[in-house]
Amino acid sequence: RPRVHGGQVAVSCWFMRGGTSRGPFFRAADLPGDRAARDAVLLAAMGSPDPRQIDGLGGANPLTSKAGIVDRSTRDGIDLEFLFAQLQPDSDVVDTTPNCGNMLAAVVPFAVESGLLVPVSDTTTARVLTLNTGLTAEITIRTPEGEYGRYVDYAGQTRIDGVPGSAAPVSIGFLDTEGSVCASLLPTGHVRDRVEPAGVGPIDVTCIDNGMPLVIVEAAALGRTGHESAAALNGDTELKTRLESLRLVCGELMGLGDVRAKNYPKMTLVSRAAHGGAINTRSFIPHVCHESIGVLAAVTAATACVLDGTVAHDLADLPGGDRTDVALSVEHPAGEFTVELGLDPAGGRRVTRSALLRTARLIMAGDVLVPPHAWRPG
Ligand code: NQM
Repeated sequence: RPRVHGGQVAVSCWFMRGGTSRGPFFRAADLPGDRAARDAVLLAAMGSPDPRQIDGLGGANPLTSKAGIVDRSTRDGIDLEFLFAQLQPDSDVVDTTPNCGNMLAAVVPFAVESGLLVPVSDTTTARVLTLNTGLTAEITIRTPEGEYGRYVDYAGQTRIDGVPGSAAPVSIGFLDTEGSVCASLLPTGHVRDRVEPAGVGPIDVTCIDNGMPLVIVEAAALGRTGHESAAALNGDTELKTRLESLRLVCGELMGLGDVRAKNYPKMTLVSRAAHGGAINTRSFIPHVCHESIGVLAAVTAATACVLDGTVAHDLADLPGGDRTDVALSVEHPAGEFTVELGLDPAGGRRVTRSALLRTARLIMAGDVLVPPHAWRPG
């Protein structure tokens, strides 16, 4: 039997910011287990489909139309399992195929807030498995002792571009990100492909997936500088039309089939960095230009920078020498995103691990109320 509040169904919900994204988090046991029944609750909670999401928690943008579902894990070496759900304001599709590294940043704080994880020392480290693609991340947050026991400390000095102010760091390390949604890191088998979509003409792309499937293309090849604001690019319908025909062709080449209704691959315009970073990016997710860049999109873009022959490599400003660790600053519309990459000295420039910092915050805890017709037990 569902819990009710008046004539509606009450579902326990923690509304969280994770990195530069935001959305409701749920414990798996609080949602219906059946996929269609679960999706109906998520759609009602977010207010989709509706471009304004006026009847729900969604923020009328893909970055604020995300939800997280978390459970304890019984698998060896894994503490928590996280299923990320991407909703879109104006569609009724709930996509759990790709990862979201920004929402991932809120998983361990959420687990402590909701009682799934009990902190025992000043920092809490958990291994999180994403059920979306099977990727694991080791995540550390601060959990100091307070007057009433240990709590998640959100206050701190870490700044991430795209979020005002500063907050406590959430450190994330990834080990196995290659070929998350695609079959491999370079799903076309090449570091670079020349494609010729209708209305675009011949153009070089790098199709790559080190946690997020991306199509990387030089901004100048599409007649843009790559330094335009996100708002200007969002208003550039001619560019968006060309990017979509390029995306459809590359989706097939990447083995993803017809990607018309899919949220990936993300289209990433690259150009030379202008503020001392390694590369400059404008990331389309896939139809709206990201205000900054996604976490695994940044990891994948940085990976492309270190691989000889990619479209990004030619434009990247990389530290010299034969290093096994590099920190690359990926510039984006709101600033930059630093990604640390571990390189295998024996495997050319193969990226073996990545690490980065995010912040997160619990914004609201309580019940989200969904109309009774949206709740089907299952
Ligand atoms: O790439 C947006 C975001 C993301 C995804 C998107 C992300 C990632 O910024 O890991 O974080 O690509 O739709 O939340």
